[in-house]
Amino acid sequence: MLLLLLQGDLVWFDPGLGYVLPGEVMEFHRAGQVITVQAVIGGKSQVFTLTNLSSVRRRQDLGPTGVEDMICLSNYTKISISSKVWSSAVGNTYTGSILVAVNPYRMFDIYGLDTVKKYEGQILGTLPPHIFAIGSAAYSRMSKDSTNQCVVISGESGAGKTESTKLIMQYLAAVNKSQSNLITEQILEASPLLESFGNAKTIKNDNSSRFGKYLEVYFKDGVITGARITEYLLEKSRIVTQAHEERNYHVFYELLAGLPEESKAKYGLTSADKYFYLNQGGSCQLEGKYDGEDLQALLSAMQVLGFSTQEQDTIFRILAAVLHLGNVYFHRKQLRHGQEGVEIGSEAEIKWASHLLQIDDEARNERVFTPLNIDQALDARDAVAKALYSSLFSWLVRRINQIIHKGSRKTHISILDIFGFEIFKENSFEQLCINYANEKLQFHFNKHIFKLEQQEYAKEKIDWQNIEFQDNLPLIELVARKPVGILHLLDDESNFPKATDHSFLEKCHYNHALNELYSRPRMSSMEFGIKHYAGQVWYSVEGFLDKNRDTLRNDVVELLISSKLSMLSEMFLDVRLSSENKTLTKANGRFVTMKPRTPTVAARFNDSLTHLMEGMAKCNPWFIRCIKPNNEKAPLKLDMPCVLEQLRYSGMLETIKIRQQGFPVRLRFNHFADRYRCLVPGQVPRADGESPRAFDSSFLWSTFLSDDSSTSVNHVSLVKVGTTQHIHPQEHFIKHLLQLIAFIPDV
Ligand code: AOV
Ligand code: MG
Repeated sequence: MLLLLLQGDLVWFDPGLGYVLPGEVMEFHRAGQVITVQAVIGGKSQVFTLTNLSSVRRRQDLGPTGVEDMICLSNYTKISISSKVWSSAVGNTYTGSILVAVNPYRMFDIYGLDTVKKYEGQILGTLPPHIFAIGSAAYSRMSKDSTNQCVVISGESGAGKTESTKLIMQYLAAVNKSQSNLITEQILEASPLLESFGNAKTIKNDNSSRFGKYLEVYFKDGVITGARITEYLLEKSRIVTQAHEERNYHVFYELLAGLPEESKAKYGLTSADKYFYLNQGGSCQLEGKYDGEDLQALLSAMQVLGFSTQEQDTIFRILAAVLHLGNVYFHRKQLRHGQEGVEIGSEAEIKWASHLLQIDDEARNERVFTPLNIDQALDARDAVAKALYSSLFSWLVRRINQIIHKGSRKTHISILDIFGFEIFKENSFEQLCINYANEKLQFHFNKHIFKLEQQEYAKEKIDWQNIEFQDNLPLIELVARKPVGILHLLDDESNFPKATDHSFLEKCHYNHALNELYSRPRMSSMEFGIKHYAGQVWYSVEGFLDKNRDTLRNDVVELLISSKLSMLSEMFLDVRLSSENKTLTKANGRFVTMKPRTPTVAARFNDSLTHLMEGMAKCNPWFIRCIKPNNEKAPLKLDMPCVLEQLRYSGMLETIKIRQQGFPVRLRFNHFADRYRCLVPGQVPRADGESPRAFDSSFLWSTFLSDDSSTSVNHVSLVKVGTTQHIHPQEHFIKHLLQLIAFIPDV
């Protein structure tokens, strides 16, 4: 069909890049079918001359702010979605109760108290999309139904999950009835504190969360009474190594930039670039981050949370000891009987570390640092540093929970902020765990949006054409299904002393070579590939076994337990306890203590994820899908292929389809009848005790349809089955309905 266009017409077109862009017609030669189109790319205006018009389509003018609710789009093609995202670089958009939030990479003044007030108590969809609308909806639902709510935030690394989490928390704190509540302030302060210790610069995100966080905020009568934080798998390797252009955890740099000289002298510290554990990434500075000022913020957070001076001192001692350890080096040394050993070449650093940790440095010399070769000596050193830092992190979370986890816990709103999906040049065990966690989250989303939804339609016998979605269960099974899922193979190998990374890889190849989601490398390199929902990742297996075993020599644990710092000693008593992990098993009718398999990192992580998912399944979910606008961390720049890819793999296209064609608004029959009977002429409010069935809803709807002048509701398609009324959101029906609900008092 020939296209007839005029100057100024809005179009979609493919400039030869394989994806469409929005543009405006400048010239159109009908005879030759040649068109000149102007488009804005990366903030710059560009002109394209096209002779192949097959990709050119007319574009609807959606106005300067696009559409607010994607289910209102007249067709749900890729083009429609891209138009939305393009025009909402600084905004959010709903897909039902799913908020799509595009990270603008620039702070706007739209999160103040005035905005909180504006969204407070409003029904979702009546105001423009905003993260506070989700906070408000979750809070209202919890208050109204006394049910637990869960805000599930997903998106790849740098998409804005952590910022969104903080904004939701900020909203909940602001609507909280007693404003001067100390506990609320303490919960708010826990976030920056944990960010200092658990976030770091990566090439994907300058403030990347290197641990997962599940925050449950408890309420009683609408007031926050306490909270609990659960942490997931802090990335340990970062404490001792960083890739190029990355940094160690923020807190180290903050400490060195912000401590006064005399305090630094007390801990034997100089500047960040002098420490091997801090300078491997090339630069210790991070543009736009003021580490010195952030230390002050950290200290005040500790104060609000009630950390004692002694606790604070022990924290700094541990951090400083880690840095000293990192600068310890070794010489090769010939031992008696021709054996090779190592000798510590940096006595001063060892002295500092043992002084700071208050351990006996005589014992330390022979017991800890006498491995066979230099590599093993360095590994032993790194293992101690990792154990010190990660135990400190766990201690911090426990301590914060001691402070904030109290009071009445009637209902809660939980917020999940994990480490986002990531693909680096080199991907290791940490990336496998992170990406697997994201798969589990995607599975949770799919289950709610597609599986449970369509099961409900089937149960209610609705005439329904199934909507296909990318089910990632096969991938989850590849990684975690018993007994040969990759993590189980890893566990088996980790418990087998003679196993190596290579033997683990061989087992993976042997068991999964035929799985289409699994790839073997073309060369004989030590890696395997997995096709994740968000892209193919190659994992290099070197170090997998050690990272998964994560064992610390018993003599080191005992040495740290012997510290005169009670906090440190207790931390490692905990380590000893969890490594023992004795279990009671019934054998021949009697209970016996079994020497269990050592709990590996993967096994513990998998268990904690299962536990998390079980907990979330009991809450009413609200989804926030964060979208990264570009890969350069650039403000207000939308890179279309980057955005479209995220919408595609996260299943948003299918989500819009099911929300548009499906029945996302569901009311209990009683509720429905009670609410709308007063709209029907001649109906009177139900008397107490009268059965709601006495009120005929189909009659209500026929009245509705004929009485368009009073309600302006039309195109209603309603399926009356079972106890639930399924309402089809045609046109702007839902909006009208919501407005009606807003005006109709409860009868
Ligand atoms: P993430 O949590 O999703 O990544 P963040 O929440 O840390 O991503 O966001 C990354 C950066 O984007 C922030 O440091 C801000 O500079 C910017 N940003 C995000 N959301 C907003 C917003 N609403 N307004 C302004 N700027 C924003 V990761 O933790 O790496 O998966 O693991
Ligand atoms: Mg984050």
